[in-house]
Amino acid sequence: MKSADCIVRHPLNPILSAKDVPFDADLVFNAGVHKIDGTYYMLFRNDYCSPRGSHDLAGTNIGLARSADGIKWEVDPDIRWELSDGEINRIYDPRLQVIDGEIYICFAVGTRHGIRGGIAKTDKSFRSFEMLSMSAPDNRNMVLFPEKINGKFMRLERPFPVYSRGYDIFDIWSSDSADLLYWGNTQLVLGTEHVPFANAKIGPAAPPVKTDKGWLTVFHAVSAVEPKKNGWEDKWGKEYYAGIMLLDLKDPTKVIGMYDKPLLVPEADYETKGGFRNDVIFPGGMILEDNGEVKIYYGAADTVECLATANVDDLLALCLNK
Ligand code: BMA
Repeated sequence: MKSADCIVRHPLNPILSAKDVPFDADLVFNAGVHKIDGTYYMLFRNDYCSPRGSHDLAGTNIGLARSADGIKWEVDPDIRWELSDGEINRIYDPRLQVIDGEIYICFAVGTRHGIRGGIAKTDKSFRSFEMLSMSAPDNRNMVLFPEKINGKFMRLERPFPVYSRGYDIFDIWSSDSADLLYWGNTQLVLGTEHVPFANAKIGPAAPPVKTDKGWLTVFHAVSAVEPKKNGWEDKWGKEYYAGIMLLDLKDPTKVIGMYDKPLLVPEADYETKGGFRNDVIFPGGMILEDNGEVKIYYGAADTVECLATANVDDLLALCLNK
């Protein structure tokens, strides 16, 4: 398998890594990115070790970086979001969205009683956040659509049904809400069996972007492979790719197109070598620029943050099989 021809990895990759962070940081990855009033904001996951540079993971926080061009980033030394209260042990894998001028974050919330999908609100200072809702366990990889659809907020999500689907076979679902607090009308959007390059779980990746053909959205797709030493752990037996699909503008529970091959396959050294878990591509941000360029931000090897670009028409053509 190889990445789609229309996708270009940025020559400055990785665009953010631990060396760019002015506080304890070791694995800087799986970021959410959004452009707000001309400035790019990135909330990144930081898994830090003690001591720094060792392989002894000590905790996770979420940091903020700002950029004028979406390529060169400056980390804010004062922002380190952490949440632990005895029940909650951490928040991670943030995704950023702006709806009606308000800034929202979805993240995975690790708790003593399971993993929950959290939705929180912040403001342009990013000094603090307010948790609005947390799903029942187990659920994560939530992404919000950028506007209300048929009068409701909508999200994509990835529940973990442990009894019915077999080991690690999870799918992409959607829910809607009148107020971002109470979610329902849950529907299946895409099953792993429809993704030829996944033999295990799939999940929403970056929040969808609107095009005249539909909601364009990336997802991650996982294949189980023979476990081997492929990173810090003794054994790691999965590969993560990025896929791309198009959802109906009026009814985003309907997939109207999907590229039947992966959009991004781990190929570059920073995706395949020297990381915590090699062969992982995990997108969390996607920006459609006015000139038709699509920026896709992704965590590579659970270790660094990267950027790949493509033209929106090429991505739509892949989804629509043209
Ligand atoms: C998933 C999540 C991601 C991570 C990926 C690969 O289950 O934990 O945060 O990037 O595994 O390790």
